[in-house]
Amino acid sequence: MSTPWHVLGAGSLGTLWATRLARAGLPVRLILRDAERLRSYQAAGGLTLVEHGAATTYAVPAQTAADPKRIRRLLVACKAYDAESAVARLAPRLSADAELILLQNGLGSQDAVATVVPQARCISASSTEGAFRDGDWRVVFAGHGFTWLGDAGHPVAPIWLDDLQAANIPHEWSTDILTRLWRKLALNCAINPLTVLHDCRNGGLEQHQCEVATLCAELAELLERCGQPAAALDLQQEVERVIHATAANYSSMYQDVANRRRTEISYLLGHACKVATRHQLNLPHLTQLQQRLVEHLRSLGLPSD
Ligand code: NAD
Ligand code: KPL
Repeated sequence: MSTPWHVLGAGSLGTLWATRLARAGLPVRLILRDAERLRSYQAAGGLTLVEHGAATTYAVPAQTAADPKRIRRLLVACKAYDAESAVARLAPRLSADAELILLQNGLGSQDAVATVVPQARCISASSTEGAFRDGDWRVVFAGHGFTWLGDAGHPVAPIWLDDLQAANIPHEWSTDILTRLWRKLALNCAINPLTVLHDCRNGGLEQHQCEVATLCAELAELLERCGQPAAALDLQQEVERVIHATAANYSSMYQDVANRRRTEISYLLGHACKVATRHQLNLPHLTQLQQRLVEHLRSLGLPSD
């Protein structure tokens, strides 16, 4: 049997990956938070993927972190703020040649994970696919997209990309994954916080072009300073293009706040501000944006980290 895919986190992206891998006949094991979630999952009978309006249930076997079997391939599909502790719990189960695929948005969590499992190969991913949960153990495939995978320390592509091919998961091996992650982070920093503060869809930012342009200039300065000039290239034009192309959508941060969920601020704007401080770079508008967002989250009684 080929190496099983252990999928940590049965949320939106975890389910999207687990169901497509299982549909292709590949061995998949879900890792759930605790025995109670495992019982709930077993009662539901599997993971349901809703695609083009049609729902299909896949009886993917599940376990908790307490299962004793070794893990060689782990897809980490939790939020950035949960990744380090979730992986630390599984560290004793990882084989000497273990590989982790990190689906987290933003930056910071990938390094935190790599530190707790120094023996494992950590592959980062940046995805434009979109999925959301419309019930327990049910996920809607909302936006077809693409996933770039890469390992900043080791440019050779892993053989299991064939599994992604078989599962029809659109992907590409990237030798500049850090540039992709920084570019996405910059886009998210220029768009997401403003949609929360102005209480608008992405398209609403067309009324705030000056504010967006000022942030893009500071973000480009930051990218240049941290050795990512390619991620800074035409940033403002790209941000304006995304705002226009996704005008009717609510940003992921807007949706988190609207649903009273913790945001990934520390791995997006928080990370950008932290790196700017490390480089002694003064970015007043970005700093002020972070302060405004933190205050706003606190005023709503939501976590601000
Ligand atoms: P989600 O909240 O839907 O799913 C995360 C899951 O991880 C939850 O079910 C949670 O219970 C589980 N989890 C957390 N800690 C765990 C633990 N210790 N053990 C087992 N399970 C645990 O999140 P998501 O939307 O799938 O996002 C995951 C990451 O992917 C985020 O960083 C997000 O920004 C990124 N992303 C999401 C999308 C999307 O469309 N949903 C698109 C691109 C990137
Ligand atoms: O990725 C996004 C998000 O909402 O998180 C976009 C659509 C690019 C807005 O930043």
